[in-house]
Amino acid sequence: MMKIVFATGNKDKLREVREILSGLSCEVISMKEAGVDGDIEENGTTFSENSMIKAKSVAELLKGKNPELAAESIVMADDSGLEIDYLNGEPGIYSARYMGHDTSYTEKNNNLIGRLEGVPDEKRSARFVCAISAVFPNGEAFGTVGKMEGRIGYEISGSNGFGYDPIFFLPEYGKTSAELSEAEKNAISHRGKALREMAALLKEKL
Ligand code: ITT
Repeated sequence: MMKIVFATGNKDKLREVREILSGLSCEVISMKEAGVDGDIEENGTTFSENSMIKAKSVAELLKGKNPELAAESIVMADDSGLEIDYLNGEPGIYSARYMGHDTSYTEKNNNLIGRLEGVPDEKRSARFVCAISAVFPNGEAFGTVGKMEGRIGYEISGSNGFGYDPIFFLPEYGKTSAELSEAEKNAISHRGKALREMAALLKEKL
């Protein structure tokens, strides 16, 4: 059975990924559990490029550290973020780095709400985007992308999820993605969509 080594240092992402991929009969191993660490420079210009950079870099590192595991693993990575139309797509691929890595999400979220002060509902449109890349032991690689549309709320609300979830309002639910249960979020999220499409591709390949 193939294993999946997931190239992320973000524990919240990993929790969602494990839940979404639980139907796939593949063990999901974190990068840390696989003994790989190190900062990967995400110097691409799109979510897809950056997720492929992460997956390929970690696949290379894994080959050096643990060739046996590398030979039986698909290395997968997620690059994701929030695009706000009124801010010309900001923070976009810089979502994790926005206002600095050490700034709390309460501050980041309040800052974004502040930048949209006085902006009416119809101009508050935004989306979460998630690009998933997978690299096989033979070097074959491919990617999927998922999106979730919504708008920026007027206040922080909810404590589920992570990151920008408390300001991401879903009009059809009347709540933010931080007020959805994990299962509800995964069923409609950018990450859920991209990973389910990836899982379908993997089923064809395995
Ligand atoms: P890795 O690169 O190690 O995977 P990271 O957190 O740095 O971890 P990204 O560069 O892909 O990952 O940045 C993603 C950021 O986008 C994340 O830190 C959040 O701020 C935001 N984000 C992505 N998906 C989200 C979600 O489902 N809910 C809330 N915020 C999300």
